[in-house]
Amino acid sequence: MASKFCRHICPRNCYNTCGLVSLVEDGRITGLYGDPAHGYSRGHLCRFGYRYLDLFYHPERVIYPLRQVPRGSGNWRRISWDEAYELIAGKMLEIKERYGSFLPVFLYSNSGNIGILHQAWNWLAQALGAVTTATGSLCWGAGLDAMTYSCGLPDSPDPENMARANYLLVWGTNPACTAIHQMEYLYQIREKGGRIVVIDPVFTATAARADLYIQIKPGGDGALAVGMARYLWQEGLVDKYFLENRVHGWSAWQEYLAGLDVRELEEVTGLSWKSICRLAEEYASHKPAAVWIGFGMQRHINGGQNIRAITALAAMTGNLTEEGGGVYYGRPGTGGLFTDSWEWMAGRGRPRTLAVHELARGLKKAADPPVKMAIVANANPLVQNAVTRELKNTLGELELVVFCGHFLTETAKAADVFLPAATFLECWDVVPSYWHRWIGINEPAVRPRGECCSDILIVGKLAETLNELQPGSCPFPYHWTEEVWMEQVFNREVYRLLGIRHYRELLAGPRKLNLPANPWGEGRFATPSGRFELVSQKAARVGRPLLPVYVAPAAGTEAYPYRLITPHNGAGLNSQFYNLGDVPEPVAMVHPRLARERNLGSQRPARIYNQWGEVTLPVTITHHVPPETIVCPQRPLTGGQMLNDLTAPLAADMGNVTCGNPGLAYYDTFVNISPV
Ligand SMILES: Nc1nc2c(c(=O)[nH]1)N[C@H]1C(S)=C(S)[C@@H](COP(=O)(O)OP(=O)(O)OC[C@H]3O[C@@H](n4cnc5c(=O)[nH]c(N)nc54)[C@H](O)[C@@H]3O)O[C@H]1N2
Ligand SMILES: Nc1nc2c(c(=O)[nH]1)N[C@H]1C(S)=C(S)[C@@H](COP(=O)(O)OP(=O)(O)OC[C@H]3O[C@@H](n4cnc5c(=O)[nH]c(N)nc54)[C@H](O)[C@@H]3O)O[C@H]1N2
Ligand SMILES: [Mo]
Repeated sequence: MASKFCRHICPRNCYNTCGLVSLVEDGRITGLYGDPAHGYSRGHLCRFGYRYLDLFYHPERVIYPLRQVPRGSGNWRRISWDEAYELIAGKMLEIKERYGSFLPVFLYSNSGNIGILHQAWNWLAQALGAVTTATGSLCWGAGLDAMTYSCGLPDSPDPENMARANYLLVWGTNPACTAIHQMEYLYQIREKGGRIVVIDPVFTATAARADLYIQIKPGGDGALAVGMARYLWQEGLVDKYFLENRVHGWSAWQEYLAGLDVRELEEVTGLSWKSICRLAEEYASHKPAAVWIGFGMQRHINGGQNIRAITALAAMTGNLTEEGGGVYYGRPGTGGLFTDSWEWMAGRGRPRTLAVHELARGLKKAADPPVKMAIVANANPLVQNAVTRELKNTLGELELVVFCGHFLTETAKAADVFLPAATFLECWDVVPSYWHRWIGINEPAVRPRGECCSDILIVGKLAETLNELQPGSCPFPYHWTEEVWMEQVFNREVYRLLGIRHYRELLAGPRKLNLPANPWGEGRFATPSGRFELVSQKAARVGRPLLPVYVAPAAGTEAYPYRLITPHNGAGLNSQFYNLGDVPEPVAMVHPRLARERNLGSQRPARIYNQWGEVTLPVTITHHVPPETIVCPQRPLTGGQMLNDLTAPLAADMGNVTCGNPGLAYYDTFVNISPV
C-alpha cells in the first residue's frame, strides 16, 4: 500500500493557524494530526481541526460546478466547467459592452480561507481594475487603525512571549473559545504565580479561568482605561523616563486626565471608582504586565478610541517595550511580507469601492453604472455581514450571481452558479498567522475531489476564458501553475526572515520568522513623531479625537432598549463547521432580571426584533450576561432565519486608514425581546 505524510496549515480566519500532518494511503486521506514541528500549535488541533476529514469527505460537499434555474428555486443541475466559465466570462463581457467597463461587476472575497494564494479573487479584481469591490474589515479594522495612531503600525509582540508576563489583562477577547492554544500560555502565567484578569461584559469560558473577572458595561472600556490612567498619573505610578523620552503628548494627556469626572466614569463603566483604582494599582505593580486587546472590544462605535486609551496605559507604565509585556492585538498577515502585487495589476482603471459595513445599501445605491453581477468567493455574506435580509434582496435583483465555495450555504443558495473550490488539503498555499510568527507550507495531499479546483486556478481559468472571448480583456496571468504562484509570493525578505532559500524547505516543517519578540522593544515607533503618540495629528486630520479620550458608548432606544452581542462561537468558526453534527442548538442568553421584566421562560422561544429584522430563539436564563444585554453567539440558524438580519449597518469609529473603510460595530446592535 502506497502511503505518505503531507504538511498543511489550517487556513481558517483564526488566531491559531495550526500546523497539520495528513496521512495519505492509496490516494485517500486516512488520518489528520497536529504537526509536532509547529512551534506554536505544538501538535495540537482544535475540535474542528480534528474533524476536517468529516468536512472533506462530507456527503453534502459540492464537488461539481452547478447551475440553479431559476435562482433561489433549489433546482440545481450539474454543468461543465467550460459552460460555467463561458457563462460568467460572457456575462462580464456583455456587461462591459453595455456600460463601457467592468464596474457593474461586484467581486467579493472575504476570510473563508486566509491563505496568500486565496487572495486570488482580490487579485483578479486588481487585474481588471475598474470593477466594484468592498473595502473595510468585518473583523478588526477599528483596532488596526487605533494601533496605527498609537504605535505607528499595527503590530503585536510574539504571543509565545505572553507567558513571560506576570500580569495579564484579557480585555475583550475570549481565547478559551476563539484562540484555544493561547490558553496554554495563559496557564503558564498562572503557574508561576502571575495574575490573569478578564474584562468582558459577559462571564465567558475565559473569565471562568481567570483570577479576577470584571464585568464592564459594553463600550465602557475607554472610560475604564482613562480612569485607570488618571489614577496612575495621580499616584505617580508612571514610568517618567519613558514618558519623557518615548511618548508624544504627555502634558496634553495629563491635562485631560485632570479634568475627568469620576462619577461619569463609574456610570459609563458600571464599576466603582475604588475598583478602577485597584485595577490600575495591580496593573502598575506587576511587571512585566501585558494587555491582550481582543477583536470583540472594537466592534463598537467607539471601539478604536477605546483601544487607543488602553494602549496609553501600557505607555504610561513603560510596559509597552518590556519583554512579555505590552499590548497584544494582531498583525496583518501579509504585512508587506509576502509579495501580493505585480505589474499586471496596474493600468486598468480604478475600482469603485463600497464600504463593507453597509454593503447592502452600497450595492443598491451604486449608480452610473449600477451593479449588475456579483462574484462571491471565500465568504458567506448572507450569514456574516450586516442586515442580511436587505443584502439578500439586493443580490436577488442582480442579473447574475456566482458563488465559489464548498457547501450550499445561505449565500450559495442565492446564486445562479456554484463553482466548487478545493480545500486546503488539495492545494498549495502559504498561510501566515495574524497572531503568531510561524510560517508553514500547505501541500496538496490528494487530487481535488470530483471536479473541485483551487481558487487561484479557477480565477486563472476565468481569466483565460475572458481573453479567449475578447483578447486582451484580462491581464491576470492564467498560465501560472500553483507552484509558480508559490515562487511568486515568496521573496528574498521572507526567505531571509525564515532562514531558507526556497519554499519547499518548509515541507520539512514550519519555521519561525526571525522578528524581534516585541516590535516596540527598542522604543522606536513608526509614527510621525517617532514616539508613541498620545497626541495623534494623524487621527485629528481624519476627524478622530486628537487624544485617546473616552467617547460615550452607543445606547438603545425606547423601542429597542437591549443590546445584542453576537460574539464568536465555540461551536463553529464564523459560519463554518455547523454541518458536522453534534452542534448545540442556538440560544439567546438573558439575565434573570430581564427574563422577569419581559416575562421570558427558560428554554421557551422568544422573539428578538428591531427595525432590521427578527429571529425566534429559545431563551437561556443565566447570570453570565448583564441585565441589559442579550447574547447570541454568532452562527448560521436554521429554518431560513438569520441572526444578522438584526445587525445594524453601523460603522465603527475607525478602520479607514488600514482597511480603506470603517469596521462594523456589530455589538452596538439594539433589539427588543418578547415571549412567543
Ligand atoms: N453577528 C456577527 N457577525 C459577524 C461577526 C460577529 O462577531 N458577529 N464577526 C465578523 C468577523 S470577525 C468575520 S472575520 C466575518 C467572517 O465572514 P466570512 O469570511 O464571510 O465567514 P466564513 O463563515 O468564514 O465564510 C467563509 C465561507 O468561505 C468558504 N470557504 C472556506 N474555504 C474556502 C476556500 O478555500 N475557497 C473558497 N472559495 N471558499 C472557502 C466557507 O465554506 C464559507 O462558506 O464575519 C463577521 N460576522
Ligand atoms: N471557535 C472559534 N474561533 C474563532 C472564531 C470563531 O468564530 N469560532 N472566529 C475567529 C475570528 S474571525 C475572530 S475575529 C476571532 C474573534 O475572537 P475574539 O477576539 O475572542 O472576539 P469576539 O468573539 O468578537 O469577542 C470577544 C469578547 O469580547 C466581548 N465584548 C463585546 N463587547 C465588548 C466590550 O465593549 N468591551 C469588552 N471588554 N468586551 C466586549 C464579548 O463578550 C466576547 O466575550 O476569533 C477567531 N477564532
Ligand atoms: Mo474575524
